[in-house]
Amino acid sequence: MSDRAYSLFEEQQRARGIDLSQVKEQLKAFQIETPSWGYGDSGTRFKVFQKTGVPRTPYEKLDDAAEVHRLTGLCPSVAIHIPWDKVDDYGKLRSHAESQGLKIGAVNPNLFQDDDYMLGSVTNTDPAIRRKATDHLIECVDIAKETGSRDISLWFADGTNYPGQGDIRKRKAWLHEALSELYKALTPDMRMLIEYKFFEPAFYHTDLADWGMAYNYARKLGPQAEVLVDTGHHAPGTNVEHIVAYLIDEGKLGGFHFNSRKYADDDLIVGTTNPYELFLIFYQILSAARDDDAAIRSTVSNIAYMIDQSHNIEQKIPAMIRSVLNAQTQFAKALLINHEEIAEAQEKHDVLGAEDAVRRAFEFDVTPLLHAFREEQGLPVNPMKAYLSSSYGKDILARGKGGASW
Ligand code: LRH
Ligand code: MN
Ligand code: MN
Repeated sequence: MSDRAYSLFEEQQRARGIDLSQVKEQLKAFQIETPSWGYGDSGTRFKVFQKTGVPRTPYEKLDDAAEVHRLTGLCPSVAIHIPWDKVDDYGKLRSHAESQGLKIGAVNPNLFQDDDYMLGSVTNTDPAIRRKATDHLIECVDIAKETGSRDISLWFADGTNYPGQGDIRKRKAWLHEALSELYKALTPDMRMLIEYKFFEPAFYHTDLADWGMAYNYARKLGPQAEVLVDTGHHAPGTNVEHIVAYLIDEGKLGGFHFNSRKYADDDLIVGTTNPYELFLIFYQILSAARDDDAAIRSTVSNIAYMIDQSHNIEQKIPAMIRSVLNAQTQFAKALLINHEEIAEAQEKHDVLGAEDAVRRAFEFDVTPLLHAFREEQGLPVNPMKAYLSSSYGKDILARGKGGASW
């Protein structure tokens, strides 16, 4: 990208009241956590296609994540899922991450792959199974202490397939009981993020089906409990950005799992099917970041942006690079929104003017900005191209087939 393209872009933005030096400062602060499970063979109920060169161990997953971070500068932390990333020594896993400029991020307990949990984990009628599930949640706090992680990220597959299969209200109470026990085990600087999903694997009722339920548990538990919005976990047509604005305003938005869904899965690359939705999510966040209320600003600055995708037909590393670049592109576009212009249009009851002010930012091509920004950061201008022309993808083929999987 030529300097001329950037200069023209800068001039164009200055004329509409956008200062690119401030935009670049905000781009510098934007970080996205990648999931360890996105590097292994995983995803889908139907067939997991085995790829050559996928990591064989949690250590190798971190190696791949470090490569994504080296090329994009965007991903300094990696979420882990237990027991998928079970190791004997979490201190060693942490050192391995740190030696490559990474941190271990959110710890995700897994309560959906043990046969005992077929009819529920923390909502099972059997107290011994509930105990086992709650113990696992608490084990994850101990792991987080060792890995230096702040967040315990919770998703429950609990639900039923048929009316009458379970006592919905009893299950609600058991879920609360387990969450309360976990809450008590947190250290003061830890958070628990409560994720919701209205479908799958249960198809009649899901115990934590939507943001309202997650919010209600978080509110009852206390300030260290917040809601996690997985963008793929909503019914088609849901206004996700409204949920985002609402939760920020209540001080309860803890983080995101980014991905895309067209129908009913949530592992597709973020920003591929609905980039405007992602842009509008960032619009709400950046609008809240300008609030006079320091508590709102603090909620915004603590949002954990994470990818949650398990690529099945794609090559894992390029898919992850594409994902974080897509998120960065939409974030950059949202940084071009002129909030004063929107406020003026709202004041004048100018419906189309307000919509135009939002949309116009989305319509800019931010390539000159992102290229200039990456150049200044000492990063490859085109991280995907840099990866494809590097030897990393070829070198890892030596790992062979049959790497880590779900
Ligand atoms: C469930 C989910 C949850 C799990 C992850 C693997 O669909 O989004 O976050 O932990 O996928
Ligand atoms: Mn998720
Ligand atoms: Mn999901």
